[in-house]
Amino acid sequence: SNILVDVQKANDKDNTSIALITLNRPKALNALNDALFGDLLHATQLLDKDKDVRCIVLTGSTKAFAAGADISEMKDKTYEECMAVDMFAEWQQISKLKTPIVAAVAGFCLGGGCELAMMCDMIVCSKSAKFGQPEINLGVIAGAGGTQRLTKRIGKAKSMYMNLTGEFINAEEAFVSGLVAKVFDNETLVEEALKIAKNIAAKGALSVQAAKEAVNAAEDLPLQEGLRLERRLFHALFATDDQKEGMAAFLEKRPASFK
Ligand code: CO8
Repeated sequence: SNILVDVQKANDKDNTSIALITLNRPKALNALNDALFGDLLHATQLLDKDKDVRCIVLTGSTKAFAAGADISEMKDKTYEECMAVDMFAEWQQISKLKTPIVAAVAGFCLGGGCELAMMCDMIVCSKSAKFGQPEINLGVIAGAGGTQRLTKRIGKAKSMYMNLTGEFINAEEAFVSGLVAKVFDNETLVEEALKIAKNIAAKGALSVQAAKEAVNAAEDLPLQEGLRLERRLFHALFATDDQKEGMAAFLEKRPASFK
């Protein structure tokens, strides 16, 4: 199987759960081919429909999160073939889910692998992580966000360096550049990512979805439009039981119990 899916209970109190998806093409360093990406999209879309699943963690192996799109599958494609199917357009669907996805990156996170990580809502990594857009070495360029999302996140100088030279950045550089939220030890990466997922799972589902939507919109929208969207989502949350519970719990000095 190209991916492994493990749904776990988020806590002992209710039915909420979190899902761990592991990319599983170890012999090709998790190179992303059509079959793997199809399985990944299918699995995430199913999990997204399950109201109990509150967060997804996506990881690879200790050697590679993913070493890019599968070069052997692409190498003979013609321009017409790429255009006819709008190659890689469908893979962007992963960024359209309601459920937050945390990418937990160890080892190589290159090309389409780095782009896949950036399609997730948050990236955490281990000290072994190496991020890069080495497509330039193959006579092409990044095709799913490596020139766009990366530039918005780490700025033009570093993005241009990575896209023109194909050089990798390590975990520390990725952290100081703002590409990743946290750096963990190699041994504890997945465990720590699952802790983050459980933490998110304990919040109100609707406020988590709203926060995800609003933060992601910041990459697309001009400031005033983004602020307006944020305000409207904020207002809408006053229609939820979770807002009443969250604020009452604070004032009663007890932990909130969200539905
Ligand atoms: N595609 C296909 N096979 C791959 C890929 C890949 N991207 N990366 C590694 N492999 C295979 C190797 O061919 C090798 O197979 P085999 O054992 O059969 O020879 C196996 O994985 C192990 O790899 P190496 O022997 O090369 O392992 P090393 O530890 O020596 O090197 C590297 C690791 C540095 C990661 C090296 O494998 C490498 O440079 N890989 C290619 C990285 C790359 O160029 N990635 C960009 C690909 S293009 C792309 O991603 C376009 C993005 C389009 C959008 C995608 C949307 C999400």
